[in-house]
Amino acid sequence: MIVSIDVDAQKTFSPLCPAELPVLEGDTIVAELNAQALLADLRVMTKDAHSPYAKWLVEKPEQMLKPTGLPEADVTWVSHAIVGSYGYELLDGLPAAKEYDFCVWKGVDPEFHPYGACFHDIGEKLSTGLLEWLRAKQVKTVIVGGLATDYCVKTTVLQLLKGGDWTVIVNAAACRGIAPETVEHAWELMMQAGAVVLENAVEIHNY
Ligand code: VGL
Repeated sequence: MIVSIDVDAQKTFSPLCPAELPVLEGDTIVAELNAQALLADLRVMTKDAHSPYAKWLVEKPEQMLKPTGLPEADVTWVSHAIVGSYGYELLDGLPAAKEYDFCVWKGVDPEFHPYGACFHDIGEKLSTGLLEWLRAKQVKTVIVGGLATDYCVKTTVLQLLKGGDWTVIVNAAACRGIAPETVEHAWELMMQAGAVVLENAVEIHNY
């Protein structure tokens, strides 16, 4: 069984939401996500689904504490992916939520801002059910794409590699990241951990 996962392919992480967390070209990944899904039996959607009352929220980007070097629990982020907002929506051209085989709404606890799609908490104790679902489906290969390479894609890929003995393929053409330095480091970490990073869906098809 092959599963394709769209990680946080939401408007909030694209130039459509300049006041949130606009990832450069974040809205250009839709065709590649759809192409990788054609190679899979099942398709999963993950979405950041934050509360407007989250403790880690700040009003303006200038007030954000930069992630580098801080314990994950201390990081603050500008408001993004608030449930029901425009930025919360999936990018245009992706299926409606009901057409996915499994959905993960993440970042739902107002106390924390975790990144990966497999756990609700930073300590990785509270499962979102994704790993159990993949095991129940006897998945052999997971193909991952989405936003952002250096945060939620990276953490999701590392959690998937730790959480099962399936192959984890990352579709580089279906990913965009926040900052070049952290993106480069993220690719290194994912490859060191055993991820197969391929250029696009055509390469994945030929793999
Ligand atoms: C993300 C930063 C903050 C992501 C979410 O989805 O990669 N990045 N929140």
